This record gives sequence, C-alpha cells and structure tokens, in this order.
Amino acid sequence: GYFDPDCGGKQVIVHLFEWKWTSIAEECERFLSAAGFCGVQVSPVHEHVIVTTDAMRPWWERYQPVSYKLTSRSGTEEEFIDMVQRCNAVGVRIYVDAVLNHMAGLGRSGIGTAGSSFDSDAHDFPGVPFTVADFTPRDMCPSHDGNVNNYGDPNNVRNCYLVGLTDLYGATDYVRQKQIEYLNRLLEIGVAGFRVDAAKHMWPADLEAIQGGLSKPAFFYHEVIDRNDGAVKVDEYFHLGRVTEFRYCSKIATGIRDFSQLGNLIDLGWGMCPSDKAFVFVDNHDNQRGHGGAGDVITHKDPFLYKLAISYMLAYPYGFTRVMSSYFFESTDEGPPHDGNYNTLDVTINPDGSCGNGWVCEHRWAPITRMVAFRNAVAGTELANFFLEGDNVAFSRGDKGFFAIAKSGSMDRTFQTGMPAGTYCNIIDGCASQVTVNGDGNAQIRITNADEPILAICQGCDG
Ligand code: AAO
Repeated sequence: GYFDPDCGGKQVIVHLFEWKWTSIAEECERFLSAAGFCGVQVSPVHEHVIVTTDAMRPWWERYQPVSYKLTSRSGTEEEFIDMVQRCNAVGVRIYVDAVLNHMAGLGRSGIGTAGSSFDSDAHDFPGVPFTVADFTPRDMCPSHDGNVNNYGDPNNVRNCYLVGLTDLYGATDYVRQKQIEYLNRLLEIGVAGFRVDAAKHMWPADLEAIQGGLSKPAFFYHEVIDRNDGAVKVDEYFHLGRVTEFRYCSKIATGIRDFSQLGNLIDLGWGMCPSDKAFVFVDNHDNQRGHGGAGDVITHKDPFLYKLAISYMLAYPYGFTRVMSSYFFESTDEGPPHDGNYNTLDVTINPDGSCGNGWVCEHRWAPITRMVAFRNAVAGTELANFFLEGDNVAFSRGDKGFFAIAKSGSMDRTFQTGMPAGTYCNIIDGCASQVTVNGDGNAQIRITNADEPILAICQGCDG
C-alpha cells in the first residue's frame, strides 16, 4: 500500500536533485545498488516551463508544469524509461516528485520542454489539455489578490494560488482523471512511488480520489510543511502515506549544534508525526537554499556538522529517511551545473570516488554511505542504552548495532553495546578501528578523529 517503498526492506532514499536520467542510471549501477540504497527521488519528470525572464534557467522551473509529457530538463521520455529499467534491474527504485496542485505561474506563456504551447493567464494548457474550467474558481479563494496569504485558513491555503501558480480544481472528475492517467503511466514504466509536491495545498479528498484510482500499489510521501504555524496539520494526510516532518530539520540542527538538546529530538507532544508516518531528512532542496521557510538547517556547506547530523538521523529509529544530494550553488535561483546552452552537465566521478562538474554528492561522503548500511542492518530494532553527556552521545539498536559520536574528536570509555561478544569493524573509518564486545555486552569505545568522530558497529555490515 501507500506505506511500502517496495525495495526489499531497505531504508534510505537519496534525492538526486536535478540529475539527468542518464547520470542516475549510471549511479544506480555503479554505486547506489552496492551501497544499499532503497531508491532515488528524482526531480519532476513532466514537461515544464523554460524560465529566462525573472531568472535564467532556475532549478524551480521544474515546479511549473506545462503538460504531463515526459520530456524535461533531465532528459527525454526514452531516457527516463531506460533509467527506470536499469535502476530496477539492480534493485534501486525510482520515486517521482509529482506536481499535482498546480500548473505554471501567472504571467508565463510560450513553449514547454516537450514542445507544448501554453498560456497561464488564459489557463490554457493544450498539452494535457486543461482549460479554464479545470482551475479553482476565483470566488472559492478568500484572499484579496487570489494568492495564498493566510496559513491560518485551509480555504486560503488550498483554494488560492501558491506564489501565483495556477491552481488546479482537484475536485473535478476531469482533473483527477488526467492526473490518474499521468501517475498510472509512470507506474507502468516501473516507478515505485511518489513525493507529492505541495500536498498541503491540496484537499485530502482530492488526493484520496487520485490515489484510489491507481492501477498498481505505490509508495507515497506528502510534502506538508507543518511547524505548528498554521491550520493545516500533518495528521490530515496520515491515511494517504507518509508525511514530510519539517520540524525534524530544525530539531536535528539544534541538537547537533548543541548536544544538550539531542534528548529532545522527537517531540510528539508538539505535533510531530509518529515514527511510522514520518518522512525525515536533515535538509531538502528548498530549505538548503532559503526557500520554503528555511531557518536554521544544516547543509553540505558545513561538512563537519552535516556528517554528524546525517549519521545521527540514520542511526536513530525515527521515520523513513531521505538523504540529500546537491550541486554547489551561490544564489538561491541558480540551476544545476550546465554548459553554455544551459544543458545540465554529466555527473563525473573523480578517482577518489567524489563527484566532479559541480556536483556535491553528499551521498558518496564515506560516513553517509556507510550509515545507509547501518540503517538497513538495524531496521526494526529498538533504541536502547541511550547515553548523552557533554559532547558525547551513544546508543544501541537492539542486539544489531551500536553507534557513538564524540563531537570533541575523542572519547575513551566503556559502554553497554547490547551486542553479542565479538570483534566488530567501525564501518565509518572502513575498519581502521575495531571494537571488541565482551560476553556481557560491554566494550571499550575509543574515538580519535577530528573530522569524522563517529563510530558505528553492526551485525551484518561489511567493514
Ligand atoms: C517561482 C518564483 C516565484 C513566482 C513563481 C510563479 O520564485 O517568485 O511567483 O515561480 O511564477 C519552487 C520554488 C518557488 C518557485 C516555484 C515555482 O521554491 O520559489 O516560485 O518552485 O517555480 C510553501 C509550500 C510548499 C513549497 C514551499 C516552497 O507550502 O509546498 O512554499 N514547497 C514545494 C517545493 C518547491 C516548489 C513548490 C512547492 C511549488 O518543494 O520547490 O516551489 O511547486 C510557511 C508555510 C509553508 C510554506 C513556507 C514558504 O512556512 O508553512 O507551507 O511553504 O512558508 O512560503 C518559518 C516561517 C514560515 C515557514 C516555515 C517553514 O516558520 O515563519 O513562514 O518556517 O519551515
């Protein structure tokens, strides 16, 4: 059903933000499969606007649909199908970022990435086709200018235009039918599920109708930004799949910056999703660049804290996890690395395994990759032996794994690991250090590493 990512019990999705389909196919085969990734969240696959006015080919043009044809900045339909098949063949699934709430923004017109014409002000999208009757009637939106401007009112949030994006009238059978056809086509191709963009701005009943019309099971996670700052709450979507938990981004940032706050990571009393409904991440493509109400998140721009934050997220039993994989950027609008004609560059791989051509590839940073294996190995176990003192934190996961961070760079003390006797590799440093667990489960834990002061041992993890 909506909660099954259908990836053989694996636990981590990577968002290969703005990658081309050809690059993703290669990454599935050369890296993601062996590393144990469940799958890839890909950038939107539908036809989108080409923005050259208020910004030059910004990343966000992909969030302005022109039709549901499958040619986008990431590649052609043929390349998309080839990618899905090649990734599926090595056990890595594809999750599509589905933009269903709206079409392109007011004031935009011309030709989309698949060659379809469109005119937003006329509400004309012949590539679908959608016409004016398929957009939310103006009198259903209570705001003075027609845009979302009051998060305290669900009618405003869901019936008005989000930043001027033409809002589809999801209550109509026709709109639902077109969107069902679009998602079913993706499922036929072999896609395993969907991130639903701006789900907060859609009525849950409309999503029920769309999801209920699908021809195959699909994993769903809904983008609902709930920071106890408005009328729309995450729990309205719990029957429809997992829900993005944005409070987690703040909580993990606060806790990793100041370990004395780590004990408060999950605050269900504050409205945070229960673990089986939460979809969590340290940062996403919006809040890493100040969109979507960023705030205080930790990103790749702070590698030391970022490695600690992702490692902690992957060690700790809460939610279904997604790892961000970015490109370097200076301005918030800047699109992916490109040539002189704004064609996205390939993701090249350096001899040391890092990426070239402007791609950050956080998912290839050693501690992050190796903690994916840890999370897979300890799946389903309980948190135990939690220890937090000063700049040291440690805990075990059932009898399957033990995890520790010494933020100061060094630690030397005895812990109850909960694990069977034996010698285990610290997977973080590739077995350069090892841990001997005694018959009573105790072990001397030594960390000396200024850059990556993390230790993780687990049963069934390769060193
Ligand atoms: C672009 C231009 C616009 C132009 C528009 C139309 O930038 O100037 O008007 O085209 O031509 C992305 C970009 C947008 C871009 C859009 C379309 O981010 O800049 O607009 O593509 O090309 C809200 C939504 C959430 C949304 C987020 C960005 O609820 O769904 O805004 N995220 C998704 C995607 C995103 C995409 C879209 C949706 C649209 O991930 O990439 O936009 O497809 C509050 C609310 C949130 C709200 C934020 C930001 O939260 O609770 O619901 O998110 O504000 O408006 C503090 C703040 C609080 C904030 C909170 C969030 O508490 O006080 O205000 O943090 O953590």
